[in-house]
Formats: sequence, structure tokens, C-alpha cells
Amino acid sequence: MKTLQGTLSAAGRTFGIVVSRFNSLVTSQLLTGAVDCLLRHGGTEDALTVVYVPGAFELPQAALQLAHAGRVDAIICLGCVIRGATPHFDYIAGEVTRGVGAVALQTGVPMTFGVLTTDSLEQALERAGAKAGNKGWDAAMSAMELLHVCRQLKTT
Ligand code: INI
Repeated sequence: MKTLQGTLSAAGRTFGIVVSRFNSLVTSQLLTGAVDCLLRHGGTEDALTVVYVPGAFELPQAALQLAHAGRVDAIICLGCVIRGATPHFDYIAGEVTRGVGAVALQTGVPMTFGVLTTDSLEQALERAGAKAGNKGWDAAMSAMELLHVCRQLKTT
């Protein structure tokens, strides 16, 4: 039986983190979590590229450009869409989810989704370093795993 699974190491790899400024109280904490995770798993600051975009809607566009630039091995998308904050919640949440998925498939660059979609700011903060963990950290863990498993798939 052949089993492929990714290791949780950032050593020697480059990562792009695309993060939205909208709801920056939350997204700055997601970014902190993602960077902390990569550094604690062997990554180095000079191997990280952080790209800020205005809002979650713009994440797929920037992720696409970053992927095409070929400078990073994997991309982590971070954002926060809060239902109470906009009547467009469903449109924005739907677009960013579809968009990031489409960019990942189109480019083949390992890409993970650390975008919170919550009913309230409180729920978002809980998932950005409070009692429900940090989804930025989780997205970084997933990026390491996916990157390594994709490498193995290419060479097996
Ligand atoms: N962008 C977010 O990232 N989160 C939100 O909750 C949000 N709300 O509430 O509207 C939001 N809107 C901005 C949007 O992502 C775009 O930046 C904007 O429409 C310009 O294209």
C-alpha cells in the first residue's frame, strides 16, 4: 500500500499570505496566527510574502497574481466576512469562497482558505485567537500539509 501524506514543515519553503484589511481587528490576528505557525514550523521571515488587499472580495484576484508571479510555493488566504456588517454577506462570502477555490484549481499552486464567515464580530474574534483557536494558524498548517503532499504527488 502506498500512502502519501504531507509533513508539517515550513523549512526551506516560501509562502504567500494574502490578507484583507476589512475587519482588520480580526484579520490582523489571523495574520499573526499564520506567521507564528510558519515560523514555529521551521519557516523564516524572509521566506514569507504578505500581500494586503482591501476586502475579502479582492483575495482571489491578488492570490491569482501572486500565483502567476511564481514567487511562492503555497498561498494562504485570510479574511473575515461578518453577516451583520453587510446585506451583501452571502454574495461576498460566496464569491471569495468560489474565487479562491477557482484560483487554486486554475494555477495548481497549493492554496488554503482562512476566511472567517460569521454572524457576529464576537464569533469572529473567538476564531482569531480566542476560545475557538486561530483560523490563520489552521490555514497555515493546512498550507504546509498540502504543499508537501502536492510535491509528493508530482514525484510519485
Ligand atoms: N469585505 C470583507 O472582507 N468583509 C466584510 O464583512 C465586508 N463587508 O461587510 O462588506 C467586506 N466588504 C468589502 C468587499 O470585500 C470589497 O473590498 C469591496 O466591495 C470593494 O470591492
